[in-house]
Amino acid sequence: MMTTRITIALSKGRIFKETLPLLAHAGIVPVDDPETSRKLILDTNDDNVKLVIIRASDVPTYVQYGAADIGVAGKDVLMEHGGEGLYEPLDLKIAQCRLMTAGPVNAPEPQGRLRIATKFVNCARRYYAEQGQQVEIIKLYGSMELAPIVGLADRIVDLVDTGNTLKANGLEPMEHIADISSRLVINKASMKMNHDVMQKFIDKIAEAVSK
Ligand code: PRT
Ligand code: MG
Repeated sequence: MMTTRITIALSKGRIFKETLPLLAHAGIVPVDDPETSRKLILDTNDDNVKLVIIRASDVPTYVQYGAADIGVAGKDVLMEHGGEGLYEPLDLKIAQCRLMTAGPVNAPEPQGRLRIATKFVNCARRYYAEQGQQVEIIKLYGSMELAPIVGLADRIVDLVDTGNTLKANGLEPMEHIADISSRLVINKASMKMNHDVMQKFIDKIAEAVSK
């Protein structure tokens, strides 16, 4: 289908699963399953198209530096990264959730400066600055829900889908920061150099999204 060699960066799990049908509509079908294969580079039915399977938060970096031409990343990850060197042509409407603040159920308003535990430090800093609220941000890499329980923080900033994870840990969603979905990102130089191939790919994926 394509004559230019193209590398697409994806994370496994929900983004991979939900991107598969969109890629299939563009005629791209991976040969291996990343959930069972240990390969980090997956062949597809198209010799010119490879998939690289990486951590969700690394996708913007691979695409920014041109190690991948195209990527699929959550808006949360893109907001945290900043989007430098990336063209973001399409909302894929997949892996949807909300970025929210959350805290213990029925907790009294904490005195003084709020302590916020999150892996989304840039998003959290920006949000509380916009609110004119002085906070201390504590960077974590996962299991943010634990932080208020053990007294590490007053609140967390995390992704919420059903709310079950918060509830299971005695927390409740508080403020809505942003609606999140996954976006198609393209290396800016690659978009310029291979404009026709990229535009055709974007159009095919856009068609699949709106089906
Ligand atoms: O897991 P890993 O550390 O490797 O990376 P990751 O967590 O960034 O990857 P992954 O695959 O878990 O998430 C990839 C992307 O999916 C995120 O960047 C979001 O854009 C999107 N997404 C959509 C979600 C969720 N929904 C989601 N519910 N990512 C994470 N969650 C987690 C959330 O962090 C919380 O722990 O699920 C829990 C909340 O779910 P509910 O249903 O209990 O509210
Ligand atoms: Mg995860």
